[in-house]
Amino acid sequence: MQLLTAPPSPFARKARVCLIEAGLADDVEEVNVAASALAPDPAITSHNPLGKIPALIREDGPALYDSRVICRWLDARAGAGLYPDARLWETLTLEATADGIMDAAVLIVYEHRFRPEPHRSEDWIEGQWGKIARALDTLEARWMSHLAGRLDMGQIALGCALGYLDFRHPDRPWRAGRGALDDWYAVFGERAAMRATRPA
Ligand SMILES: N[C@@H](CCC(=O)N[C@@H](CS)C(=O)NCC(=O)O)C(=O)O
Repeated sequence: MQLLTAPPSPFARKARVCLIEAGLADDVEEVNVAASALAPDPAITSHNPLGKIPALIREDGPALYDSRVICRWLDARAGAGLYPDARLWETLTLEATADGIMDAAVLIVYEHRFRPEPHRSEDWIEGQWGKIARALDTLEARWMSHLAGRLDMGQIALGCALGYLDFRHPDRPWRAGRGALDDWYAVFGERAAMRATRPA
């Protein structure tokens, strides 16, 4: 199998960490591609019409895309238990929250990268950051006991989201007032799978 990926992508990082944590890294070749909303690469669109990464090219079926689909499939294949039955809905909600942080953070990057200065909207950028800030406040207030539990895909997604904030938005001090989340990430970010997939 091949995973279409890119070193900076937080969504692709979810799949890469999942591969390592599920013990499937040797089954999948990582192929770096350049995803662009303005110039879709046929190497991606031939597998994912949305032109987004990650996409997982399988030997025995059509390509899978969207990190949530890929991670769920990898987890089922390995029987890794990253979506535990006992707290499935919490895990999926945490993953969705982390993905929402990534979506907003990526859109801020795109606003700067693709929209010429006179058309750029600071209000829109702050609206995206508002989503991130509210999500982080909610995690700090209500999710710390879940984060202290056994490894699951929600935790992995959150680790990738926080890593992306540090990577692309170092000027936004997300740790301020969120000491519990900061402490959790200081430990989680040192897992071998997280260290092996740091954004670049
Ligand atoms: N919901 C998707 C989002 C994937 C995504 O937005 N990937 C970005 C890279 S981080 C991308 O491919 N962007 C290219 C585009 O928007 O066309 C997932 O979870 O896989």
